Amino acid sequence: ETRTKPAWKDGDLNLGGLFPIHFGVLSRADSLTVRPEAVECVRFNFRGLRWMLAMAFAVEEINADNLLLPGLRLGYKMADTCNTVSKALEATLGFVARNKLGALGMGGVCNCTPAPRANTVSVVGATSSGVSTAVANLLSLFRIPQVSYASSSRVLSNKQQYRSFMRTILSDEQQATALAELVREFGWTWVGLIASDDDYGRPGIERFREETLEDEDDWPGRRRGYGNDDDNEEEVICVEFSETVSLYDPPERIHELADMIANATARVIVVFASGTDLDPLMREVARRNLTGRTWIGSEAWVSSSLIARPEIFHVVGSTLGFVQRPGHIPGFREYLQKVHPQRHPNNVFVRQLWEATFNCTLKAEAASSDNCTQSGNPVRHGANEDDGSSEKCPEGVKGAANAPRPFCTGRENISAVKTPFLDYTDLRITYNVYLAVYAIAHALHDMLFGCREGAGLFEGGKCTNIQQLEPWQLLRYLQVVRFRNNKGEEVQFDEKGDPRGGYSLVNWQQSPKDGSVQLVEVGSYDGRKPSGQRLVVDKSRIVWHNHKNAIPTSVCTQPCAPGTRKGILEGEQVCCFECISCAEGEYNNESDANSCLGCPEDSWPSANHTMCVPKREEYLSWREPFGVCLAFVGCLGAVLTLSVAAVFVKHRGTAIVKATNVELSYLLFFSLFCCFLSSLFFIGKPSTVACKLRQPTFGISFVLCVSCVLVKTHRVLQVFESQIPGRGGVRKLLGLDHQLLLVFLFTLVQVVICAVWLYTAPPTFEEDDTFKNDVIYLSCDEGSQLALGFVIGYTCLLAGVCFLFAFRARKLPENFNEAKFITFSMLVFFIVWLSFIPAYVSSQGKFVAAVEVIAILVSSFGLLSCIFFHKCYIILLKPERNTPEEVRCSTAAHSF
Ligand code: TCR
Repeated sequence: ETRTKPAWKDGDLNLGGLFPIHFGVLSRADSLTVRPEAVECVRFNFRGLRWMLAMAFAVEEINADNLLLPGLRLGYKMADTCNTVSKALEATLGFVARNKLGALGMGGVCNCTPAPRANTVSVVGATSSGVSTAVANLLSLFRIPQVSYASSSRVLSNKQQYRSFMRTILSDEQQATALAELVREFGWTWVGLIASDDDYGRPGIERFREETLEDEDDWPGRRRGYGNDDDNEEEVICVEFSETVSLYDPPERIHELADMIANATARVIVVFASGTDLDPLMREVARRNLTGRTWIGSEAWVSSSLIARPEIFHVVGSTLGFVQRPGHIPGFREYLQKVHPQRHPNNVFVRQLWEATFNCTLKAEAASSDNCTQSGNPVRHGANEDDGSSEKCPEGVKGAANAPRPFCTGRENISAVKTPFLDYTDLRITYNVYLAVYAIAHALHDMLFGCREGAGLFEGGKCTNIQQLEPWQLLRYLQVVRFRNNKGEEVQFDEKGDPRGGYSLVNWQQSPKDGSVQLVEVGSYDGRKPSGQRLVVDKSRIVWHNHKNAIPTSVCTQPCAPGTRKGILEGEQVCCFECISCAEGEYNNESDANSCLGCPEDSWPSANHTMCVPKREEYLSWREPFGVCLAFVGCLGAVLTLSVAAVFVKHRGTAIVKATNVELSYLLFFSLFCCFLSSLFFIGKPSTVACKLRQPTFGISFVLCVSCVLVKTHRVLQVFESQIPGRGGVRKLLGLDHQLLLVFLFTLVQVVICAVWLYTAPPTFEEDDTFKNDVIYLSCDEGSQLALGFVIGYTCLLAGVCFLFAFRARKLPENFNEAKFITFSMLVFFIVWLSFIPAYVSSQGKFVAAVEVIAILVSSFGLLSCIFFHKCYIILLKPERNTPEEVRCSTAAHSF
């Protein structure tokens, strides 16, 4: 009897219950030489028993409530699934077998006549999805409603296949989305995935991957966008590895997985698995001390005390995960505290609890009531005493090798020991069990007590009664049941048989008091809210298990620094990229950018490409040494000219000065002064005015200068030729007025050229940034190169004529010969301006102006020094030669 009904209570209507009272079965190969024995369950699951007792508690509570099901006693039959399909099916067959099979046209299965009343109207369970799917396949054949409290796989939402399946736990669909959102929230783009190899882990992790893949498709689009558009888009998550684990994995596989975790660069590992499946791997991870990983978990293991153990907190500390919202069952803790084998004679598992907790053997028991086997050398996987589980068989029963356990006294105190049975802070799955029972009770109530004939749910508005009750009728009522739970929330199932609700986000923290691992609520997730508001995380409450309590990072490549952008690496995932410095002319000021931006006009990126700086303006500036030098030399020339002029004025009475044409000399001084000063127009930031002025001033000053010299030379030549016997004396020498007139005429030509130039193609101010990227050259566009050619050409022409005259006069037999110097100065002039042409053409930017300034200065100095320095020398240092006698000859020649 206890074999099929290990925990039962008789009632008018019975519920079935499936609970994992053990974590697994021994895997042992049958030899098949003798009759195989039933498989043995191992590792007592204290929490599973708590769930089972929650069902018993709920049923008792409902029976005591004379409003809900008045006059009706609920009973139950609860069995241990040992977390396996076969055990669960075995129990389920027990639930099904006594039902009225004929009612569904399955008389062939059982010719039970007369058809008995439905024995099990509904089943609560099972825990793992894998078990539930199997059970559901069987139960839906008979349309026996099944309400699971923990099977969350989305597979079970398929109502084609699992017609009579419902649940009080949220479907994992939402959880996978929530996990992906959580991972994004913290900017983890590089994760590892581990799933349990069953109907829970595989669909869960698959859904998580879909979440990440969706965004990968967006990626090409993202790259096109610039700037802010990117902010709204979701981060990409890349998966470094994706593996499965199972409770039944051989040790080699566990080692392989641990190796992979150790070698992986992902620092965040998302695990969709149940605690039992993850346990062996976690033990290995803890053994190898693989710290520094952040584990993100799904409900099943995050809420499980199998992994949340203080001993391995150094590797799993700060785990984050979503769990069912907790609920409160008044009086349940007291109920559990009062649990005693004697109070539950019909529940074999309470006896097992006793034995497992106190490590003793209950007297009344001997080895009869359970299916403990005494043979074989079982291979166990990960079974260990310290994980809140324990061997099913008391040592005393098990074998002679171990010392027999002492007998239990029956006076042990269950509340004094710490096991997951009583040591809980929140009820989550337990509360789901409680809710499941209540949902069934409410459906029964609606069907049996709340139904008015004509308004019933069955054909023709019919109702049913307890005598005719069939499980499919209950299923119909369960689908539409609506009631308030003790939290005051409305409970109902959607068309897939799933409840509504949200998760709480919990963080594993070590309690300072006793070092135990506590689930601290740090946020929530509600899939019914609009996207963006679903996930709420209170980051300040999270304790990160690392030295600085800093949010861990997990990226394939560190984010690109400002000034660089992401570049795709061939054959790598999008999260693994290289950082490429922005191209010329582009910048970006944010890190982790996909693209660089172009700088606005007039600016250029700084050296590290993080910002745009105004382009450097370049011109021959007053501020730079080169410009200052040129300006200085120009001023020096002007000052020198003035000094020489001053010397001449001071010594105007002396022979030499008298010998020269004073007016012409003064004009020459003036023009030279202008020449020197005109060079200053070329220095400094160009402007339209300066550009227009500089070439004409220079051109006119020079022509004035050269024409003075020309007239002077011509005069010398005339005098010279007039003195050559046979030639001269006849021609009349040009008078002073004529000389000045000539100078004026020559200059006028230049003035006209300049006027035409300024009128037709005036020089303009020009900004040029084509030559160098980060520099704007400020210069003058001469308007017409031809005009400039004319100006200079005309000057040179005059200079050429002057040179010819001077050359012919160079032999003048005087000790004071001006012509020689003039010849020389004109040579200098030519050389300077000839070399100016190639230099001018080939120079760029500010050097164009500099070349011209140098040419102006050199030629002006040439003129100044050649014509006047020698005279100054005599005036100032050799006054004895500055006598009319000394100058006689020349006076004769130069009787200006
Ligand atoms: N769904 C899991 C089993 C499971 C579980 C739990 C087991 C869930 N939550 C808590 C033990 C404790 C969520 C499944 O297989 O569907």
